[in-house]
Amino acid sequence: MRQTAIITGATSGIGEATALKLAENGFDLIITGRRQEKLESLKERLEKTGSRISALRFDVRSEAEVNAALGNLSPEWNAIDVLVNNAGLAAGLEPLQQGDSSDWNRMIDTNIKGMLYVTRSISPGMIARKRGHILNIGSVAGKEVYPGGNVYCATKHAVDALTKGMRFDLLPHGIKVTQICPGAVETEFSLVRFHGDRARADKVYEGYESLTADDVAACILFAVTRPPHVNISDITVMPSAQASATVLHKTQHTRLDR
Ligand code: NDP
Ligand code: 8X3
Repeated sequence: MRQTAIITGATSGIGEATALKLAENGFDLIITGRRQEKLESLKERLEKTGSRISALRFDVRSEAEVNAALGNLSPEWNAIDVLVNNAGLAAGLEPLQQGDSSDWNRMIDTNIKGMLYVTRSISPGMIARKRGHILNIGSVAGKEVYPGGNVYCATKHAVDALTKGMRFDLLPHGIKVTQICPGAVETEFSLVRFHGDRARADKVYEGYESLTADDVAACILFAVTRPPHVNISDITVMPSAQASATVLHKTQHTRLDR
């Protein structure tokens, strides 16, 4: 039987690669994000695999938008088997005492509250059908804290705690919950973190081979294709050149030069 997955933040990076990977492996998909043009072009690409694709534009920070988009899915789309809570971002890398509260609010509202709103909307249907799998994209920043990581790390620690909380609450209903925690993945992540400063963003990935979004998508595919009695609780996936959030073996530097 074909399965349906919903992926938040499918317009770039890990979400986009996951959409491609799942479509190639026979999933029908609801892809979401804020950038309409990117959603439309991705929908066209994904439809070439033969999968059914629905594109929904909404901002996960708005509970009203989330509920309007997901609260009344048509019968052909409302039996969701897999939810990938991927939409997220870092904004800034300043010490806390120099931090910008608008950056803090964006991270907290997207990474924590957005994930909660989407999960609150989708999980009752999974419970009613007694099947489902929720995957939360955490981070090495949810396992460790690094200088300047303050609020971003706190949001990813929250993802770690909420993943464990969801697992308890959904356990009696047969819903699997998985956390995927990558190290450095070259996507739009650093460009967003550094507010569009391309030179600074590119530097994050210089001097070693970072993960690709496709490497993370492969972990997600592995987790969602295990048999019903197997739940992958947590995957931490790092570049081979990365030992911790801040220590990378670079050809020119030994510490992550953010
Ligand atoms: P990208 O910036 O490439 O992708 C982020 C995605 O999230 C985009 O599709 C964006 O879509 C979406 N998004 C951001 N804010 C919102 C919002 N308010 N509402 C809806 N969608 C939103 O980064 P990544 O692919 O790297 O990041 C994906 C996840 O992986 C994030 O949770 C990130 O924290 C995590 N991660 C990334 C790592 C890395 O090194 N890259 C490592 C560990 C974890 P749009 O702009 O169209 O709304
Ligand atoms: C993204 C990885 O190390 O920049 O979550 O926080 S890191």
